[in-house]
Amino acid sequence: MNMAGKSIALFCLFAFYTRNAAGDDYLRMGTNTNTAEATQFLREYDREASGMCYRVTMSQWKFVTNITEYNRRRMLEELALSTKFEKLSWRKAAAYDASRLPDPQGRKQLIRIVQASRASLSDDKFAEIQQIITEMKEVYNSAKICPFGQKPYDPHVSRTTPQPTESPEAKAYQHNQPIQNSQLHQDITDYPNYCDMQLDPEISRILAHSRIENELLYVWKSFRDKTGPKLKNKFMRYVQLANEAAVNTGYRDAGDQMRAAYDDTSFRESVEEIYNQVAPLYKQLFTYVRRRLILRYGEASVRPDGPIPAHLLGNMWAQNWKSIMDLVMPFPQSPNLDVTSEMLRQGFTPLRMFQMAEEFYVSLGLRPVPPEFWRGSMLARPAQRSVQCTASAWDFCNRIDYRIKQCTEVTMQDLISTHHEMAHIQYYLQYADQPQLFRDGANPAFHEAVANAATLSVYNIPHLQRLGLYQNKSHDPYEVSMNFLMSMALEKVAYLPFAFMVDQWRWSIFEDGVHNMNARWWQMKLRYQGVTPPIGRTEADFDPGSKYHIISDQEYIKYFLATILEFQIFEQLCIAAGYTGHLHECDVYRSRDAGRVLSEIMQPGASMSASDIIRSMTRGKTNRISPESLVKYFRPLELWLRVQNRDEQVIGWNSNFHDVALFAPQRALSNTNCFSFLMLLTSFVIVNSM
Ligand code: X8Z
Ligand code: ZN
Repeated sequence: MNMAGKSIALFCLFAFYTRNAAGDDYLRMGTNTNTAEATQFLREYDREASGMCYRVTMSQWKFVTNITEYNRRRMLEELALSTKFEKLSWRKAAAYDASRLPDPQGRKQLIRIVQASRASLSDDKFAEIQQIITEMKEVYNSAKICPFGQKPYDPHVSRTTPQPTESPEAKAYQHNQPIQNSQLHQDITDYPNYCDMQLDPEISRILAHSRIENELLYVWKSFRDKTGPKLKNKFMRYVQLANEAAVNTGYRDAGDQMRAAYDDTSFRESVEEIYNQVAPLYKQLFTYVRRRLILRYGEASVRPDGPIPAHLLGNMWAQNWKSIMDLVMPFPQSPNLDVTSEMLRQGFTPLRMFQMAEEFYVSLGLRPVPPEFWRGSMLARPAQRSVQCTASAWDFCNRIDYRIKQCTEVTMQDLISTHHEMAHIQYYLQYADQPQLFRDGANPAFHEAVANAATLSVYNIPHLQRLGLYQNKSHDPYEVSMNFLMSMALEKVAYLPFAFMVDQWRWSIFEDGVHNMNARWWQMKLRYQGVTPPIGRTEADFDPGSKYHIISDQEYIKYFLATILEFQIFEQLCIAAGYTGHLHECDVYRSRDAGRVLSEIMQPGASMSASDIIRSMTRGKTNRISPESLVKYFRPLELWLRVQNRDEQVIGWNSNFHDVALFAPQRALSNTNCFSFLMLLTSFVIVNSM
């Protein structure tokens, strides 16, 4: 055993379980009760952690805004130093008996150092789990597939010459016939120069825009072939190590450790209750969308009372359906709210879009961004260097430097995104005076929820009218509203069951082990989302590996909660602004009272519990995340959907043996034993209708 392992073993001998903020006993901590020493440690930690955070963040910024081998190496060096710092700090913090510290804020800080870390692992295993996560990300990021319907690259033929279309997929594609599973197994990875389609943007674009079923199926399956099988074994080892770290720290398993961030002893029940409250709305949307998909693809592809095949919903994971708006628009003769052409006509630039976003928050009485923001940010794609373009907001932990990285284009989507990223910056500015450990959301859902709540006030008809970007001259306002609400529902309501099931699956793997991982993934997709794989899956596949957040060790339930919480926050802003109309038409622009509510949510950062913040935000009405506001927002659409679905036999979906056979383990299916068969049916076949 190495030295670190020894000191942990020694520490564990004297360890006992402390109470975390939620009052349950499980976090394992030490026996040191010297308050003065602990206070001194936290003071030093704050200074060193801020410095460390600055250096790491700067090295990451330099890398993602200028991707070179040198910058990558510099970033890895800084990350290695911060890993050492994390281990050292964890050991020091875990030696204290946090429960006996008289200062609740100090207690909370000590718990935050220990709670989420995996530093309880031996040095070797700590390094191993980090290495595995890095490797999984590399496999994922390097996944490339060949274009559909064309023969793989022939070096003797010029790239610009059209390729002969002779492959089996190509033939099927030309005649729009179903592709056989065996045809899809064709391995064409030997043509690396040609097979260079990545998830973002090429594959995602096909899933969003193609309406050719075979093409959708091809990219859906090919991306999974290039990720899952290579990731499965690594993921299994990751589960083992993550669980070991969690148990060392005093948790039952790694899922238990992830959930601890929410300070809620009945967290799983609370989340499930929220899901049950939004499921009826989801099923109305689902049923209407299924009918429209049948009109496009026919009953041979989509059963009228069944689940929907996952490749038809416009997204690799069927998590966001906004790309199929053209198929499901309630009133195609009325417009879909999009002000892109007006923005172009008025000569918008990326800089002007960010200035508008800043002005939105200043109009609420919040803070302007500092000059360093304008000097340091990357607001458009630079011409001469390679960069990572995903939009993000950065806090350099020195209370001076805040930046946004966004390859902004003049589109309405990017205008919403500028407001979203600026809200993150506003959050950073609001909690800047907190200690480093509290410069974060009240729980992991808060940052996204606040950013999205603000954008609900931007992406809406009255606000875009106020900005002079939208005028409804000749269309029925009800029809325009329903189109708008449908596009929002495809983004927010359709997303909820997915955002809910991802961590249900992950927690079940941490808790019950790594058997039948793929079947359990699809079982949950079917149960909560009502989607099936479009083609048979086995345990040689590892479809959860097609989702980045799974293999990159990022918790996901925060996105579910953030989607619920954003509407709850938004409604409180609207109430503060004195607004009394339909929630989806509320604009809080220029309301200082709304700004005050927002500021009271953001300023405490993580120093205050989420329940206290929600209690204060709702003026004592509740201290829990509640889906009431989301349901209220979509109420006019829900009424419309109920009318559209009035003749449907099934609101929701019934799944049958064929659906389950697509993913259930062969062993279970071929078992003729009547009891096993019944068990299989009850565990997999789901009636999810109402
Ligand atoms: O991961 C993200 C963002 C970063 S916070 C790119 N999102 C989730 C996802 O892509 O699955 C945003 C929506 C949900
Ligand atoms: Zn965000």
